[in-house]
Amino acid sequence: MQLRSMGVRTKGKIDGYFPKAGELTLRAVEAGIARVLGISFSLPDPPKPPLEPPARPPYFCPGCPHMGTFYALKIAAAGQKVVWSGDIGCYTLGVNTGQQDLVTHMGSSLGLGMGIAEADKGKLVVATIGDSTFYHSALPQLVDLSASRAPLLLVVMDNNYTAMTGGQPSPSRDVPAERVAEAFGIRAYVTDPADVEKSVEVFKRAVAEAKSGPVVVVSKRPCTLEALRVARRSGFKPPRYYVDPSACRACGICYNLLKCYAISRLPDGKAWIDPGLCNGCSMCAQVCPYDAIKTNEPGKVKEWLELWSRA
Ligand SMILES: Cc1ncc(C[n+]2csc(CCOP(=O)(O)OP(=O)(O)O)c2C)c(N)n1
Repeated sequence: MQLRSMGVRTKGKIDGYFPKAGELTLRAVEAGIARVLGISFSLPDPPKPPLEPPARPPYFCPGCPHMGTFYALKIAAAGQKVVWSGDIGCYTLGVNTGQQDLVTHMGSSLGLGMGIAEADKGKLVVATIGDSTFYHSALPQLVDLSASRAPLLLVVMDNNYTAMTGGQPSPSRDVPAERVAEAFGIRAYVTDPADVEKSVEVFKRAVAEAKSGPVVVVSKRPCTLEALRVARRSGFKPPRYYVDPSACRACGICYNLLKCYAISRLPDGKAWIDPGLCNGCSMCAQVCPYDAIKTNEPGKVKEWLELWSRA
């Protein structure tokens, strides 16, 4: 539009050469360029998959640290009226656990959360933000938070990568988010989502303190997919978990509350872990109240979680 207003001849979205809405796929771009150039263009249809995959909502990868963070937050904030101020990244999938009430644009969770916390003091505001989004677009709001002392909990879901857009590294190791928060005079705690008990404890304290002012919790564990890459390269096979059907009491905590994608509900309500999907994070075994989730390689778990931490 700007070029056109300057008298430059253009062809583009305005004349329908490219779609105005939706994704600019390679196909759409190629077809648009072909039309602009007046050449014929046709692409064969992509091959049909041999099986139609079942329709299902997108969800966290099995063992995703965000899954553990949302679980611990849910337990810690149980019984409270919470506004979940969400943001853009893999953790937006927290919408499927009911923990993203609003999501607008990258970096919006803190600013909008602050406004809500000021306007409605009766609710607990939990703003969730990925590490890349935090460094990219939340720092100005952090200054505001420091000045306003708005009562809210900011959770930095620090997986050390820009996971949703392909795993570009983030500065979280060099510039730890908790130190950034502390530099602005905001109290900060650190937890590891793969340590469920500790995370619940840290979040409980943070939730209590967030009633009277800002608190930051940095929930740190690298993206599972990056950790699996490291494991593959070093020839390490992560341990796998399974459900002992004689111990499982069909409580559903693992598939309803933790909601790991590798865990299914069997017709009798008991849980089943798909061995091809389990990434050995151990979170399900920790949340099971009946010790029904086990691994054949208990000795490997610590080694795996340590290797994972360094991914
Ligand atoms: C202004 C803007 N730039 C870029 C993007 C593309 N984008 C979507 S999510 C994301 C970052 C996700 O990284 P992070 O916050 O670390 O969350 P993760 O996916 O790792 O959980 C980016 C850059 C966007 N949505 N908006």
